[in-house]
Amino acid sequence: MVAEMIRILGAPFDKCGRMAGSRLGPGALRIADLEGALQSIRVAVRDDGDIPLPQSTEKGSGIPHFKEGVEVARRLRKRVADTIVSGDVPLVLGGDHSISIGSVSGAIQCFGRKLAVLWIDAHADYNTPATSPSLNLHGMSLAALVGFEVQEGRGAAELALDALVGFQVQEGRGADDWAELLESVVPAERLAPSHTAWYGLRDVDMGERAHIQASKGCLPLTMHDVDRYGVSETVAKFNRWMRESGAEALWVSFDVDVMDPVLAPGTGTAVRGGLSYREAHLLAELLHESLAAPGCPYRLVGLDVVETNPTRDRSNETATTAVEWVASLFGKTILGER
Ligand SMILES: [Mn+2]
Repeated sequence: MVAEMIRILGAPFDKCGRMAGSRLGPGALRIADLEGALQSIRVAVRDDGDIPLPQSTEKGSGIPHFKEGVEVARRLRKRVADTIVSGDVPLVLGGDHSISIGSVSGAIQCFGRKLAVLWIDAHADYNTPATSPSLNLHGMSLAALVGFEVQEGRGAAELALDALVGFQVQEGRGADDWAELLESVVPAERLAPSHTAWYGLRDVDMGERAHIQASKGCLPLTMHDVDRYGVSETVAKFNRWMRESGAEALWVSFDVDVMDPVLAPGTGTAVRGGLSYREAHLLAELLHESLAAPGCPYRLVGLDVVETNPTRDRSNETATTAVEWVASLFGKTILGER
C-alpha cells in the first residue's frame, strides 16, 4: 500500500491559465468517479471538498490575475502541508497548472531539499516573467518552485538567451509580482533544480530550454525519448535518477495535456503527439511498481491532476481517462494484487 489515506482537495481556479474552463476540472473528475475508482482498489480515500476562492476580480498590470493566483497558492500550500503533517496523501484537482505552485510549496514546507518532483506535462512550465511569451502564471509554476530570480542581475539562463538570435528577455515585466510570489508562497528552501524531472515534454519555449540547460542534474524526458526508448526504459531511467538524487519524497504533477489530444481533448493547452492511452497507463503502472518495490528509498507524498477542461471535452472522456490513470498510479492492475 502506498498511502495511509488519500485526501482529495479541489482547486477550481483557472484565471492564471490560457483559457477559462479548468475551474470545472474538479467537478468533472468527481463525476468520473475518482473516489469510487480508488475505493475499488481498496485505497482509503476521503473527499475534503474545494478550497475557498478569493473574491477579487482585479486583473492587475503584471501577471494576469496575479493577486488571486497568489492567494489560491497560499491557501493550497497550507492545506497540503496540513494534510501531509496528518500522515495522509493530498490528491489535488485543478484548475490550471498555477495551482501547483501552492500544492508543491506545501510539500517543500514538509520535506525541504528531500523532495523531488515529477512533472508529467507537454509543457515545461519553466518560464519566468522575463522569458514567458504569454505572461500566464500556469507556464511558470516549476520556475517559481525552484526560485529562479529575475530581478537581481542576470542568471545563466538569461545570459544563454542573449545568444539566441531574435529573443528578447523582458526584464522589467512582471518582476514585482514574481518577487512577491517567491517571497510569500514558495518556501525559502525551494525545490532543488537537480530534483526536478519532466515526462512527455513536446512544447518547450526558448527561455525554458535555456532554464533547463542551466539546471544541473535535472531530468527532462521528452516525447522524443518516449518514442526512442519506450515507456519502460524512460521510467527505469527516472528510477535510477531518483535513487541517485537522494530524494526521499516524490510529488507527481499530472497535466492531462501530456496525453494525446485525440484521446484527451478536454484541455485548454492541447499539443499534438502526446502519450497514447496505453503509454500513459504503462507509465502509471511502472511508477506504482517502483514505489511499491521493497526498499524503495522514496515514497509518493502527493499528486496533482490539472488542466482538465470539460468545456473542451467529449463526453467527459478526459476526466475519465485521468481517473483511470490515477487508479493505475495507486495500484490498479489487470489481474489484481500479485
Ligand atoms: Mn502544465
